[in-house]
Amino acid sequence: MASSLKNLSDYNIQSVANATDMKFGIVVAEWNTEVTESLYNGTYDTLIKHGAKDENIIKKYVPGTFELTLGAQLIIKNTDVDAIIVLGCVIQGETRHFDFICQGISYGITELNIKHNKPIIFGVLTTNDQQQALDRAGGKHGNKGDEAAYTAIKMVSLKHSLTLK
Ligand code: DLZ
Repeated sequence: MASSLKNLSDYNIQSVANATDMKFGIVVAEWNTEVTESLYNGTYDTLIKHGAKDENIIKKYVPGTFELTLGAQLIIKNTDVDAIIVLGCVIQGETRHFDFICQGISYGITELNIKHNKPIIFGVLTTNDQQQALDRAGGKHGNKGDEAAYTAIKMVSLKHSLTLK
């Protein structure tokens, strides 16, 4: 099954617009920091690769994945970014915390997208163990940060294409 998994860093570069005039907020969870910093590096490098300027990328930390929703909302309310990318890593443990955190963040981010009419991209890994997370944070399955970055650019482009009309 794992062999059919899409590599998270594979995408059609031509399908992604130039991001020179776009502004991004990136919220990074401090839990599982080895993983989330790798996600950040992938996200940042991919935004830069598509022309985003360093001064147009804001990076903020929150304690854990559960706090990513409020972190994103605070950036929306206090800055003029075009899109926000939230980066976290929730690893399955012995208790039900995994379910509650995953449920909270997925509902929270979905609601923010709709409420603020702004792309908020879900760069959160939800894995059974740390190795699965590392495999998807610059390891053998690519980097979910790359996926989050190009998705953000695509959604900003979509919004621009509709609001210009
Ligand atoms: C408490 C907790 C646990 C057990 N596991 C994780 C995790 O795997 N990944 C993560 O990002 N955060 C975890 N947290 C912290 C919660 O996200 C949150 O920060 C706390 O419950 C405080 O609200």
